[in-house]
Amino acid sequence: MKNYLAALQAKTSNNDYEKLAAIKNTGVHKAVYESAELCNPDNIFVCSDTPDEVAYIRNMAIVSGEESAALALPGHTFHFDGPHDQGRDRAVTKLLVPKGESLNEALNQIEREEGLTEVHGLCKDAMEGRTMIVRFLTLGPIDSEFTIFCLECTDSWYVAHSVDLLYRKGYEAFRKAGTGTEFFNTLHSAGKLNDNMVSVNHEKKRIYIDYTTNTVYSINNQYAGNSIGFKKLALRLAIRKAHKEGWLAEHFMIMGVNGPDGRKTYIAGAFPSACGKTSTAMLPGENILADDIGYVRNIDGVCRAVNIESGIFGIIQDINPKDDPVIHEILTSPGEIIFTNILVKDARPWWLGMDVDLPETGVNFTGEWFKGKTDEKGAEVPPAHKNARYTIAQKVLANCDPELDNPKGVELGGILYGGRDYRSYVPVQQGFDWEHGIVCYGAALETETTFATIDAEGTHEINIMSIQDFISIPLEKYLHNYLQFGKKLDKTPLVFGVNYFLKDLKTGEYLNGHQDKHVWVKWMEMRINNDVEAIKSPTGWIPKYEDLQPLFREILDKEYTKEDYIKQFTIRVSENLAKLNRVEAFYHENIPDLTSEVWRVLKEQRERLVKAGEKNGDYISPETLMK
Ligand code: SPV
Ligand code: MN
Repeated sequence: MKNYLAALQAKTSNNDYEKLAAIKNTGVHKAVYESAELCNPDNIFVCSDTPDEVAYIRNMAIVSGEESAALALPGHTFHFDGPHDQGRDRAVTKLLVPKGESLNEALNQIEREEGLTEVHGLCKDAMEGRTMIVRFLTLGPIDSEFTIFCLECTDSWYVAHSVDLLYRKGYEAFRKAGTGTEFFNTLHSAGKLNDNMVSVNHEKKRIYIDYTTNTVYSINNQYAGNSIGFKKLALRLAIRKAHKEGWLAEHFMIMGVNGPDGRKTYIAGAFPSACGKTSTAMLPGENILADDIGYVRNIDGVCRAVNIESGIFGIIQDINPKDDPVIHEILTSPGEIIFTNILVKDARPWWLGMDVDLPETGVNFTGEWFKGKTDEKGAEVPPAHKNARYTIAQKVLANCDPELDNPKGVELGGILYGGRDYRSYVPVQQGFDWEHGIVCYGAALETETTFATIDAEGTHEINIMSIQDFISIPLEKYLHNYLQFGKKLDKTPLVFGVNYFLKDLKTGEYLNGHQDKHVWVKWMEMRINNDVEAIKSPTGWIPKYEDLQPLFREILDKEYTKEDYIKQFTIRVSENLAKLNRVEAFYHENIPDLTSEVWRVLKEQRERLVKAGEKNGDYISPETLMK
């Protein structure tokens, strides 16, 4: 085998070479060598995670112009992505699938050889004139059953800086690990940049995931969801590994809910982007363990989970002191924060929904901005992008859960799924059992798509467990394994469905306030601990008015009327049946080999709805169900 380490000596300074040589894993040497050989950087900077190096990376992000520190509060910087790189890009994100293998039609794939040729071509000499930054990190706590080692090579100081805030440092772990330790490898290049340090070749943006070598290639982009290999890109690799080994890699927030007498119950939740995931994890008085991705394992019969990240890349729109006090406080205090795609004016960041009047001019992701500015298609440019974000380390949050780095993770008492559903599901309900909850709330998750993916706002779609875009194995297999996972646990988490977006069918008004989710979370915590009973409805167990009313008073200081309760928890039979029809049509079209258990659960749900409708009409009040 080629001596990659020796070959790297020619490309690195002594100091950087020593850092690589201290790692015994020859796979690392090979990966770094191949990335450098392909992209041809002027030099290589190896980060061994010392405070000096970390500070250097942050400083270089500013010196290079990828970030600017022209904000009033110390520690704050901002970065802009190009106008065509403001969200995850589904169309150009593909799994490289070897000839003869195939995943479902619904998953974006390209034949491996063809994809490799294309992406290698685009990466060729992409780092000329630039530095390749090499970073090591781990997904999940170090020294844990959950740990996955990761290597990143990028030419973006902003990306390398973001990695620092979002992930656990891994150089030491790599140094101590054996020669053959498996790791995920990512190669990113922002490609050609313009004067504003923004990738210009957006038509040549490609994000390809090669699961045969656990490698991610990402070129001609900067948006963190596209450029940082460890968000949804390595998630695709993790899903394959998880399903091979009998665990789950999920698009989960995880929160610690504080119950009476110091009791704490952990609940995980999957939501498509911009459907309330972070704001649920961040509810005041509770603790946040994870906001985006969790790994879940059966450890001695118990369902345990970790946050694979240690920072937050969160949506900033609508963060205001009233609705999100915890995060608002952080964003307006000194401390290390990267703002992206906000409006900058008077050395301050501004965003949509911050509950103050925005300035009429400033600088944003399109350059100089003024009210009324239009883009090349004639559409008005908003002051800040809807998908503008903030990046912070999680430990700066006062409500960060103390178990964040527990190598054993936390025990999950419940799992919840929620989408943007205006018409059918009640605000909160509990599945009859694991299978019912997983199928009817998770696998049947349907949502109005939002702005976090490019060009997809405002259409209805099925988004299985809010992870469909990232599933990298046949969908039938994914669902089958998920169901099996629960069956093997001695203590199965309760499964809930939530819907923060239910509307009055006549007036079109939302039936719930932004904060009501806190009451649902507290109710779930009580259900998990057998504190309250529930009403059996055709679609799941729903809360009793008597249990919600005191929660509304205690938590939100709000008088919850019976009338509101009935409106929110009335079972809408025909809307639920219509949803079932859409879900089944999707499965017929996309998952021909779907496990029969899913069909059974859906059939039973339909039968319950039809029967209840025949008996009680199309809209069934919870009071009727109690009789
Ligand atoms: C999401 O959009 O689901 C995110 C942000 O968590 S990212 O996937 O990184 O774009
Ligand atoms: Mn996400």
